[in-house]
Amino acid sequence: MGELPSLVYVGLGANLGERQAALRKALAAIDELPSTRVMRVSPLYGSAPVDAGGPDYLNAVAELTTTLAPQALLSALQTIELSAGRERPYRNAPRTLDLDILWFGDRVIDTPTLTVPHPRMAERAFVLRPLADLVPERVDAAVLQAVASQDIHQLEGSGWADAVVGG
Ligand code: PH2
Ligand code: MG
Ligand code: MG
Repeated sequence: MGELPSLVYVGLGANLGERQAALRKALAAIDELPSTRVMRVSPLYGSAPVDAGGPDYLNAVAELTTTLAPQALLSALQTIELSAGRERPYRNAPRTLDLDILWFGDRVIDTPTLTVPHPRMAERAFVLRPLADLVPERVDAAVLQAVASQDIHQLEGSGWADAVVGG
């Protein structure tokens, strides 16, 4: 087990059910994981599905600190997805909750179950925009510009999750 906390960025998405409630509940559940705190949450975005069908998504990014190992965090996030009723009938199917590890400190991870940095994040405005809200210095302007045509809009400021993560 690692002892030093890592700074981790997690992408949150939902396009089925009570979407905003599911994202808030997920943030509260992450904040309750062992030795894990949600430090900051991005504004809330609405976005059209990318490489997928179904209703529009709600998306956001959370900044955490954790001493969990990457695989342990992944398992915990998958448990939270399941408790939100997540089903996986086919790839990129509409979902009640999706929690993706984007960055885990500066680690590069390539295992059958986990790839970090997230392999498709650079193609996705619904990841890059909220990530750039949190850490503008870490999101390349040209990469952001390349996804500028994607259909995404901010719905709420960064206070939308204050009640669950406690600031
Ligand atoms: N997630 C996907 C595929 N497409 N599109 C949007 N707008 N938001 C998502 O979270 C999303 C998606 C696969 O996880
Ligand atoms: Mg995803
Ligand atoms: Mg996922």
